Amino acid sequence: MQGSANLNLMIKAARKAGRSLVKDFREVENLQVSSKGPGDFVSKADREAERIIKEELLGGRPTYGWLGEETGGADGEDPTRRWIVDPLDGTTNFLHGLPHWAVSIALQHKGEIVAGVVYDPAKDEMFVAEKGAGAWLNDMRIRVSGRRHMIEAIFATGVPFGGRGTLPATLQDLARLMPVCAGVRRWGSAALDLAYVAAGRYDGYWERGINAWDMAAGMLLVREAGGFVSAIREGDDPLEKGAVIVGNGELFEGFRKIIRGE
Ligand code: LIP
Repeated sequence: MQGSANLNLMIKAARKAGRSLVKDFREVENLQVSSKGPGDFVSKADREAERIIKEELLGGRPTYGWLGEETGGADGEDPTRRWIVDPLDGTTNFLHGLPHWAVSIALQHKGEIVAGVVYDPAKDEMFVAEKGAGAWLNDMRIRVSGRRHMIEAIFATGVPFGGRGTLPATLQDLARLMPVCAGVRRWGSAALDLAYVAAGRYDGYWERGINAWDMAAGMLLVREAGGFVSAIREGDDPLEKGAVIVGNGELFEGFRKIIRGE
């Protein structure tokens, strides 16, 4: 794919942060057996990855704004553009030595996501998309699945943990959806869940209570791969409300009706 200069900068930043995270991930696998556990070490790895990404992106585009999971938001001189970054999406997987986590970087222009990168360093899978230019995985064009029957479809979600308030709603969703589909997966990285829908691996995904940095890049991947994206509640902006549903064009309406309880 012939990406723009911005997309190339995002890919470079994601790879650089990915290298640092992979190095730390090997260490985390050793720390599982220690009594203190790898918690502090992982927080440091996460912050270091965001530092690397910020240095690359703001070094290359000093006037853009910033929203990062670790360092929060900052307006730039250019009020129309900002980076939205999750340096480590799937932190709990990382912490437990599970190789399913990603770097997520999006560029927003006038409120719209125009470029997105989701990079899975453990599998060296680089998912990228630019508005109007399609979605790609390691230089291969990707498309959402063509599956048409709910009973054959696999969906992904995130199940809230540690007593988070959206748990009852998600359990109700599961009770309605699971009897009519081929399965639901909960792999612990929203960015990768979205990238997998874009690549046709999952047929749809929904989640409540997530942040803009978890979903911004992945939402563009799904759109550019020919999929549908909306908020769970009619009329909401998913990025603002933190509740998103996506799917292939064949199944999206039916799937959304089930999740909305209609
Ligand atoms: C996590 C997600 C996960 C979701 C959690 C959380 P983090 O992001 O990607 O799938 O269920 O609510 O937001 O904290 O690892 O960047």
